[in-house]
Amino acid sequence: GVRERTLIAIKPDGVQRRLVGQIIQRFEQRGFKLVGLKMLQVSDDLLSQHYGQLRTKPFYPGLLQYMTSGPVVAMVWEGYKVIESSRMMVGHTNPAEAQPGTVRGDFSIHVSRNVVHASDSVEGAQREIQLWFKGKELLNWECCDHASTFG
Ligand code: DAT
Ligand code: MG
Repeated sequence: GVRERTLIAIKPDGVQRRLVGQIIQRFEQRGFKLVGLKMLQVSDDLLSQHYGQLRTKPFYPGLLQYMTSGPVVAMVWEGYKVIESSRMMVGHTNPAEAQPGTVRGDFSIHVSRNVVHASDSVEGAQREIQLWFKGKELLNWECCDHASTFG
């Protein structure tokens, strides 16, 4: 629906490479609404819940090390089909297979440093948003050109 929400997180390599502005710009430009934003040092506890389904993978220890190597910028974006659209905007998990024009296809080369996270389903997005954000950290707002905001 139009009120769909997804978790987008700029991973430590994205922050360190000064890509935060460019990544946010893509979501703003597309027309999605920013309803939550924070910078945080992610805890092992949060990560093990976030990536719980991957804990038996050989790359899991490296993934935890990477994701805790510096601050992450976590965001919740809202809009029509935002989950599916943002997966397309982010591109293939493996940057080597990501299309040019996608975040991963434009800014990264290797799966172990793929710049950004995006929720992959309605259930996943709900679970991840609850894990990363408190209810009070998500704000409802209307655009200044919305009739109900005219004084
Ligand atoms: P995505 O982030 O596209 O949703 P995923 O959920 O399958 O992909 O995996 C989560 C993250 O784990 C991914 O962004 C990077 C890392 N990862 C996945 N497969 C990997 C691999 N084969 N080698 C190293 N890291 C990998
Ligand atoms: Mg995933």
